[in-house]
Amino acid sequence: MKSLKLFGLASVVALSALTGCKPKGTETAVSGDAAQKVYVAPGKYDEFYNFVSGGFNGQVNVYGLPSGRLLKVLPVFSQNPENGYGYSEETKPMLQTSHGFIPWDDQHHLSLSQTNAEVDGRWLFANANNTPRVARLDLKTFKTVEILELPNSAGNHSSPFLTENTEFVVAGTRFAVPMDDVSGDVPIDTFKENFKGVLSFIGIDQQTGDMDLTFQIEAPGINFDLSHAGKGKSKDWFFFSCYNSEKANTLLEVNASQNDKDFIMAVNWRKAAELVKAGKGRKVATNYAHNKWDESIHSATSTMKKEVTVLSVEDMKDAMYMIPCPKSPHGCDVDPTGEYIIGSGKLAALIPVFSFDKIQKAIADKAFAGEYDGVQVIKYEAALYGEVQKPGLGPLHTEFDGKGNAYTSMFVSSEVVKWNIKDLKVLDRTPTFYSVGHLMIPGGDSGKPFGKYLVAYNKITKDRYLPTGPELAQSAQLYDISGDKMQLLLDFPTFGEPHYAQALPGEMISKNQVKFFKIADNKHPYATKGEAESKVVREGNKVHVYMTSIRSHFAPDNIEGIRVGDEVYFHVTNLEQDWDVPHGFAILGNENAELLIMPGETCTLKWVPKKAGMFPMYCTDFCSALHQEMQGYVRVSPAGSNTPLIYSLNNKKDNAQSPVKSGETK
Ligand code: RUQ
Ligand code: CUA
Repeated sequence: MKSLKLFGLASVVALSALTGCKPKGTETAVSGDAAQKVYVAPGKYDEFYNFVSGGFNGQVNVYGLPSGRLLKVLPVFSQNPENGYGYSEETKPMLQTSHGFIPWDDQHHLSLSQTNAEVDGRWLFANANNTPRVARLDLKTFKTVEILELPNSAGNHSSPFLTENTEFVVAGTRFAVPMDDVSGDVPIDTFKENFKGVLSFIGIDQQTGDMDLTFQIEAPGINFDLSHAGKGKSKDWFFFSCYNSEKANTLLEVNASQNDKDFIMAVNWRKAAELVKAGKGRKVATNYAHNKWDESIHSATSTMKKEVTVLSVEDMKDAMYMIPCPKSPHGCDVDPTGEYIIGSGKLAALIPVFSFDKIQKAIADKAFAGEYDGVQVIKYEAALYGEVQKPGLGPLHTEFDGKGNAYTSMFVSSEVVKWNIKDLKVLDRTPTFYSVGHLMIPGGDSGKPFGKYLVAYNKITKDRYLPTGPELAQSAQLYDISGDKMQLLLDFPTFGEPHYAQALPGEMISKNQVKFFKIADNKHPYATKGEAESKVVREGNKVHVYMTSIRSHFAPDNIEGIRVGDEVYFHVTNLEQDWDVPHGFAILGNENAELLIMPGETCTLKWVPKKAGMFPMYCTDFCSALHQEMQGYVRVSPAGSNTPLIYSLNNKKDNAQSPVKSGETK
């Protein structure tokens, strides 16, 4: 499979891939009606929610389309100062892993849950790339409600992609690594013997959405890049792009670009699941975190799991095949019918389109070209439907409009190319500004795309916006794809570096939004359901403040008798029962940020005062006309002092409900 000539070409392409090229004619020919097409009048809703990965910022960002307005940053894999995610005691367990607390990760890909290959608006899944994890967000609250760590993996890039009824969310490891039950303390040049490429299959509870690592497949030590499930007739299969079939462990830029073709791996996940049910696979000892948010107690718990069932290449003999794919494939996309599988070789000058029917026939006919580490390799021609010729340079990702067209991003030549899936003819091309990565059409990787718009997520903006120091904004560009020709409508800067995105019609989920949490349902162990119940309780050097917030005061708002060396827990319950009335909480000198407490919720801030003195606290969210009056004091005395522990609201004499009270228990 070696080709010196192609390798030479590859390095030229690779070089320009480093810099990216600027398309000719950078002035945007935005035609007259573009402004009208993206104008969403004040007070009107956007047509689509667009969930966009935050890349190295670790979060998920929500934009409205077609306006491009940023609606919200949803914290997932990074602490978030806006609402205390990862800082409050309740949310800290969400970021626990087998490596300890991880405050910041890298988030690339998103998948909306599906029913019968159609987007259903229940959940959004997100990957953490660095410390391998998959998160589930609930689209009723827009909260991260579950995070599952993935063992035997490193660089969770080929993730999270899901089957057409959300039976499984699937993740493939980018880095081949030694398995967790053998020592990883081995020479790096033993790569070929010791390193494995593991695929994870996370079962999804159809009622609750709960994730469970049902099994893994120990595949050859190759790098898995991206994947997509089949749909319709191919719904039992998963397709993974793989690179570094050379198994290089250094200077991959050169050494993993030697082979003319790498692979797309086809895995029959249904058969694999049946094998596991029938008792196949070995139990591998490991350690991984499963973190779950429980809305009844407004808190997360983190549990460590110790074992996973792993299928071998041998177990998967009749259920896993390699298909040669030119030049380090990146994107691996399946068209809405489930028949066509598109592999995008980053360094290829064409786009191969594989046929599911032909793959099935090749397997039946044993049209194999040999084996790769025990996995049968299907002959390229036997699996190939055809090739899109001269699409552009650096094809990465493909989306579909549901009308028989595919749209592929070209990183090197900075353009989007529209082509017909049946005759593989290029129909249109349009520049992006610049170096486009992923594309997104609402529902564009499902069996039923909503079409209408395409968004290109670009890596480089150069001259597009007012400059902002050494780091410039990344950007998204919105195109109208309803006609024959793509029409650029809008540029909008994005938060963090966008990779993949998903979108669905606003009305699918806007009606089901939770507006506040019922205080009566609050089962948080430190909830305070009325001001009369507010109190301060000392237990040794731990002090629990049972505090309430309502427009526009805290109860209690005067506390004395805290000592240096105490651990103080402010458990603040927001008593409001109305939409969009959070209260904030901050206290002078706190190293652990602030809180933002939703109506009906209880949130806890841990505070360890370091010196004696007076410490003001206040509400950080402008909640009412008297928001600025929502404040109080905490007096801290030296360690060992005997200042009595007292707390009050409005002093004892004026308020029979909340007199000055003593909270001393020891
Ligand atoms: S993948 S463009 Cu192509 Cu993670 Cu980002
Ligand atoms: Cu509560 Cu401002």
